[in-house]
Amino acid sequence: MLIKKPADIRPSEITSQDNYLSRRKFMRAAALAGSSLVAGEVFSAAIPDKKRAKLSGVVSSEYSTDEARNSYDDITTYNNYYEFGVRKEDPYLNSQGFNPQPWSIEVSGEAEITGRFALEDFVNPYTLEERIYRLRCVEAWSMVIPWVGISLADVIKRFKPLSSAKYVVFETLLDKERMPGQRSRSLRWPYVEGLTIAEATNPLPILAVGVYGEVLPNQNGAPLRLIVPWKYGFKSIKGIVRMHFSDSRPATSWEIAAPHEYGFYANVNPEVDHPRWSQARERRIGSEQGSGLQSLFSATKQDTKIFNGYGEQVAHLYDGLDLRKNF
Ligand SMILES: Nc1nc2c(c(=O)[nH]1)N[C@H]1C(S)=C(S)[C@@H](COP(=O)(O)O)O[C@H]1N2
Ligand SMILES: [Mo]
Repeated sequence: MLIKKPADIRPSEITSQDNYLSRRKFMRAAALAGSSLVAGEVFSAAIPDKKRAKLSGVVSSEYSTDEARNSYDDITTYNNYYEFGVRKEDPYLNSQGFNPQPWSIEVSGEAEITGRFALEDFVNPYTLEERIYRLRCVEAWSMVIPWVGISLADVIKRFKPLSSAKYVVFETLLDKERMPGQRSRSLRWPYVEGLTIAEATNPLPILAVGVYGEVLPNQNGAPLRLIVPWKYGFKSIKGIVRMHFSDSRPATSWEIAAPHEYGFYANVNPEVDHPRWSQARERRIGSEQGSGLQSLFSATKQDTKIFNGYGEQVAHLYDGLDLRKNF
């Protein structure tokens, strides 16, 4: 009864505010009763209520930071998502009509298990975790964001990559009608990103389906996006429709656009400047509030940390690698 794919759900169920509220109430009741529902089952029930639907069964994570979180408004109105425009407010303004369902993910390449999976089947086997991570954009701003997602390492294990799989490559939906930014040549479409297998199976990366305990808003990459907290934000690809196991390093969108500015590794590093600006410091979004003048001074900036502060968990991945050459 509770586990429904979008095709099984009548429009009346999706749009009725009464149903929406009662379903939310039910989910809370189920959680309180300690029911045998697993997180994924509740997740699929929450999907149709795309306007701020609560996710249930979310567990906390030892990897979360206790730094002050950015507000829901900061996180959902100041975005980079070129498929919906290039200004920070464009993704919020232009993605409201985007319907991220039904959705499926194609798994392909060097793995024992491949095929096309409905979003619900892709996500349901895993526990939803809240991961409060720092996000550092290559443009020298940062936020602290409470994502909800599943461990990428666990997902990868399930598809049993072959020893020939050296990289995991992700692609965003290609659809000029639904993603009007793709009519412009700001980037080569579809957006492509990738990680080495060692990076992808580190415990930190997640595939996010939510933020602040609720279903992911379109502007943040609904219904499924990658989060790699020690790398510049452009690695954290949104709106994923394909996961491909490859024996060779992919050409990624930003590397194709400007190879001297955006490398494949893109590890946050205060000592390796962008050719056009310093990466030594960053502006924490929201911290400038209260004084317009103050934001003009660098005093509101904070030092950027190597690997965005996640060196303890990931520095070993780059032993013997020259981080200046492999930027
Ligand atoms: N498909 C796609 N994914 C993307 C982008 C994009 O333009 N298209 N922008 C990236 C950049 S530059 C950043 S900083 C983060 C921003 O994520 P947020 O808007 O959820 O904070 O998304 C990344 N993922
Ligand atoms: Mo970014």
